[in-house]
Amino acid sequence: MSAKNIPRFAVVGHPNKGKSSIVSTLSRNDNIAISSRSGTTETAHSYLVETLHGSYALIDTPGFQRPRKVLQWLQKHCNSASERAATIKRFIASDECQHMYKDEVELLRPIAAGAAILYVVDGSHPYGSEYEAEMEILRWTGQPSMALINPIHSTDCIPEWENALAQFFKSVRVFNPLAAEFHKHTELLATFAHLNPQWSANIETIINDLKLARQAQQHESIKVLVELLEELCAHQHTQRVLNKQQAEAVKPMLEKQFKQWVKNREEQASAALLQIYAHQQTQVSLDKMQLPPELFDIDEWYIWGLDKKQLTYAATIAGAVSGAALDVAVAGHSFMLGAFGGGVIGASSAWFGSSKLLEMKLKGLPIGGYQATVGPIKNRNFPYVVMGRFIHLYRQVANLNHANRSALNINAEDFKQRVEQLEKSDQRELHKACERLLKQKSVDDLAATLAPLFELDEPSS
Ligand SMILES: Nc1nc2c(ncn2[C@@H]2O[C@H](COP(=O)(O)OP(=O)(O)OP(=O)(O)O)[C@@H](O)[C@H]2O)c(=O)[nH]1
Ligand SMILES: [Mg+2]
Repeated sequence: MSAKNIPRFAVVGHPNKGKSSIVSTLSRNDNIAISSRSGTTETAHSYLVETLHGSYALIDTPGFQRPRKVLQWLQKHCNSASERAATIKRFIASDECQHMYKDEVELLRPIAAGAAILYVVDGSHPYGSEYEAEMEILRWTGQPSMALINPIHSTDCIPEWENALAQFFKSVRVFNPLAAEFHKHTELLATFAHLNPQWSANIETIINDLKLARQAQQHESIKVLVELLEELCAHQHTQRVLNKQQAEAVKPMLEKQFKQWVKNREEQASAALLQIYAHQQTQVSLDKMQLPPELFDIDEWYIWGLDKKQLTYAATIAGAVSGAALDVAVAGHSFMLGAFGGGVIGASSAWFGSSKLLEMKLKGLPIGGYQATVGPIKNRNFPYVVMGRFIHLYRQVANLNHANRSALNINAEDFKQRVEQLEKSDQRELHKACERLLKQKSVDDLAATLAPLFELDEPSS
């Protein structure tokens, strides 16, 4: 399809009704200026939406400023209905109009050049006759059109808008650019296809491409978590030292470097996620990772869902109650599939505060001196915490419309339920994978094991 024939849609309407927001969300571009200030968009700008096999253009425009005056001008300069489209062209070409009605010239130009019209109104404000001049002007262009009701603050006035708009537009849809889920984007696009029969096949192709691209984004996200988990669970920091005193002296530094590395690595993964979903401006605040507080505190074991019997059982397996009690208790807990959680995620103290998580080992070197090592982290909850945080961010990012410019945060409080919602067999696989990761053993197809956590409950429309 030549560039001239690609489907083109001019998004027009009153100032400050969410025109740029609609363009931003549908074109997945968060660089488009959106603000509560009326008149933010001053010139028309075309955004090309390209998929693997097709493309279409969305044209953001300034809002109507003086529609009644413009309509008067048009009526004065036109004698017959058959000349209306031509009169619009004369309006656009007129120096005087370019000067006096700059915004209307800007918004009408792409329509006169062949774009279809998407007329945007606010479904939370009542309909009023002042909109009629705008709709009348748009009708004069003779271009195919439809109306979009954006429920900015509420849905209260949607019915009255539907009644009014039906007289001017064959098709009227409600679309909320901040909240609409992905399937609503493609459903809306499907209605655009009706505006011009020549565009339908192309738009159908684009919709298919978008759905496939969304699946690909999910796969890419899984890959990011796979690498993050493998690297975080295996990471260690080493330093050569001359003697044990020196080792003690470098320990805080090694721990600090280790923590910094983990933090950076997690930030890197978050950035990769944002990139996959083309969120260039979104800010993410990564709070400190949290793990259960005092692992030595026996009361905490109960919070984790271990009763006395299980503790004793776990302890018996190891044949020791004292020295190995901690590990055994945690192991006992981890036998209880589906019970990881409890206090695991969302516990209050910062996990890096617990020195137990980061032990330093010393190895004598044949050439003399020692090698001091911190990491890898042995705590069995660690992979769950990493996963929980990533999945939490993933779900926000994957569902974030580009018109929504709010910052995201990471907390993994909902992860326990998410894991519990998985099939028992999936939970088991996940658990086995975590155990292997902690031992730095490779996991066959970790991506497939993690995949159920990435399902987004979307209709497969
Ligand atoms: N809550 C909410 N706010 C919205 C929605 N759509 C737009 N807004 C807000 O409304 C304001 C105007 O949005 P824009 O997209 O800039 O509107 P516009 O029609 O392009 O405005 P101009 O360029 O000034 O004509 C912004 O503050 C948006 O965040 C929505 O669906 N829900
Ligand atoms: Mg705008």
